[in-house]
Amino acid sequence: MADVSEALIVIDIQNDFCPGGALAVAGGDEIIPRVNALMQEYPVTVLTQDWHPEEHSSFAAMHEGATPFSTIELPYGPQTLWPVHCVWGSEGAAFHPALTVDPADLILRKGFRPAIDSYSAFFENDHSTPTGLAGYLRERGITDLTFVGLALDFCVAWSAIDAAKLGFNARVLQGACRAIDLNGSLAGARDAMRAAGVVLAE
Ligand code: VGL
Ligand code: ZN
Repeated sequence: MADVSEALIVIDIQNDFCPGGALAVAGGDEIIPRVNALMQEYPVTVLTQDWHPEEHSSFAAMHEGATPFSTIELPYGPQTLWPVHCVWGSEGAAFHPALTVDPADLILRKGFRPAIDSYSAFFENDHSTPTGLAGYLRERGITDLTFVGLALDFCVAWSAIDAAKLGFNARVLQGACRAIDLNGSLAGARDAMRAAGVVLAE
């Protein structure tokens, strides 16, 4: 059993990130049994849900002539463009049916502002607009965070890096994650996590 100051943060285990989904991560559903078991061990569990309006600026379809997985410059910096995914209220945005959602204390939605994406559970992609999660965890006396979920090289990595920057002890269980791995993004994310002081475990 984890200590009372520890929380499990489960990132984006939604239909669109699992096989058959709009932005499927290879083997995304394979991690679910382990994640369900981990949820029983932590006193606090938070689930995040990627939650976009139909016309979200991270969708390639919103930008004339742009293709999915290309990068553009938005007012807050570079942004990878994605296939339309996790449209709020859609089946793709729902949690995977095998994930046990009931034990979660909090479901945090992110990416709901049309003009800005939010990979991290703590800050939107401008790195300055907070989601409120840090305050929630601090008020509950949480100091240690363990991250699992999808995708390791985007939302899991950005969340863990922000957690470390915010002063939490941050750990990623890589075996309970799967990656998109776009143009070396997985190696880059691992380097960035290590540099930020995130502990990479299996
Ligand atoms: C994610 C790309 C776009 C993720 C979310 O959950 O890693 N990746 N939206
Ligand atoms: Zn998204």
